Amino acid sequence: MTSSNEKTRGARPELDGAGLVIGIVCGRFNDFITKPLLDDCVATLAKHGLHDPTVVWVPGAFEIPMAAAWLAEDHDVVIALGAVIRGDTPHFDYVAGQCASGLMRVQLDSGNPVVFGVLTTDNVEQAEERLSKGAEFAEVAIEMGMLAASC
Ligand code: INI
Repeated sequence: MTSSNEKTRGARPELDGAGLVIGIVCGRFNDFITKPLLDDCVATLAKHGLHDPTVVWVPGAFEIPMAAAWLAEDHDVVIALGAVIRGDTPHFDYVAGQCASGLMRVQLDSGNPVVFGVLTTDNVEQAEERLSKGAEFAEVAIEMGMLAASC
């Protein structure tokens, strides 16, 4: 049985981003991955009528949550883009883990959705296979922005 308050019955709603104010924070580390992700994300937002999102760059994934928190103050949705690629040291685990938990904290503390568009992969090939995920991150941003506006 579905509740009378249930709006989507599990199906993705038709995306309508009208009026949403979007901020994107992008990590410069591994920018041969993050720049194409950003381009794909921005192009998909534009397809849905969302032109000129705010875009800020930070040195790497570890800095992404801080800038996301700043953006979440005056943007409806924040998209965090980065690429953390496993090396030979435990550095990966610290950077990826802190980035993910920092972003979760930002969205719960701010009340504005944050999209986790930070690729965490074992190698460059896996990251390159995921370059088209920028579109998916844009769509998640619109869906969550619509949901936030309706809840
Ligand atoms: N930052 C990334 O975004 N991806 C990585 O793969 C990465 N590695 O592997 O080191 C990385 N490190 C930098 C880190 O995000 C910070 O910029 C740095 O530690 C300064 O705070």
